[in-house]
Amino acid sequence: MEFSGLFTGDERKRKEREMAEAGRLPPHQSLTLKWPVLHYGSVPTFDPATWDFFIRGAIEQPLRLTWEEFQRLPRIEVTSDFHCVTRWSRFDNTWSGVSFREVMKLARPKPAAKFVLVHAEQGYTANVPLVDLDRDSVLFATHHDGKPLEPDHGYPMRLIVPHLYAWKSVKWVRGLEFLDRDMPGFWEQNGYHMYGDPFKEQRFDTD
Ligand SMILES: Nc1nc2c(c(=O)[nH]1)N[C@H]1C(S)=C(S)[C@@H](COP(=O)(O)O)O[C@H]1N2
Ligand SMILES: [Mo]
Repeated sequence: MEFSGLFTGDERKRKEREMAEAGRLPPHQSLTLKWPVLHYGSVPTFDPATWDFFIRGAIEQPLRLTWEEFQRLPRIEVTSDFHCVTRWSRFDNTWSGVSFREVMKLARPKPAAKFVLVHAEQGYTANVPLVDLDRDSVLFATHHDGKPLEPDHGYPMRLIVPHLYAWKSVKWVRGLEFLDRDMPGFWEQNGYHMYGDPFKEQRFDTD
């Protein structure tokens, strides 16, 4: 009989070792089996009648989608890992929602568009290079592990960019601004790295 694993602490350690061996645990991160909540400011309320999603900047035609229009877009499901700069990682999250590429088809960025400033409720922003959003793994998620997002995890919808630190995975997302040059978002203006690769430990602008 195997006694290790009877206790959640052992289970956590075992999984952490497994992820490290598989090359999925970025340096100086530890695995969490829970799902911490982390954000600046308060949890916004959602009203489907007034919610909208804007797309502007270096694109062919600025546009605005209602909640109903956004929900009519084709959906995908993606399983990915999630790494917060405060050193916890959560593995094998199943997200479902609308792929970034689906929204990009509507946005039609101009050739000059190389960066995106992602906008959320209450003025939160995060900058991501367009090539990093234009990937199969990036989506606007409405569901996590089969259930609608909880309000404090981004309900009704959040961006998921699994290969960058989680501050780029903008909760309560409300719009995209396409740019020809990189512009710092909220945390980037406060000393965080402009790109944020967890495997290169790009935590702060000095890394
Ligand atoms: N709108 C918004 N999105 C946000 C944040 C925030 O403050 N506001 N914090 C980010 C940070 S730092 C992290 S680690 C993740 C945490 O997501 P979670 O609370 O669902 O774990 O959300 C990111 N998205
Ligand atoms: Mo974070």
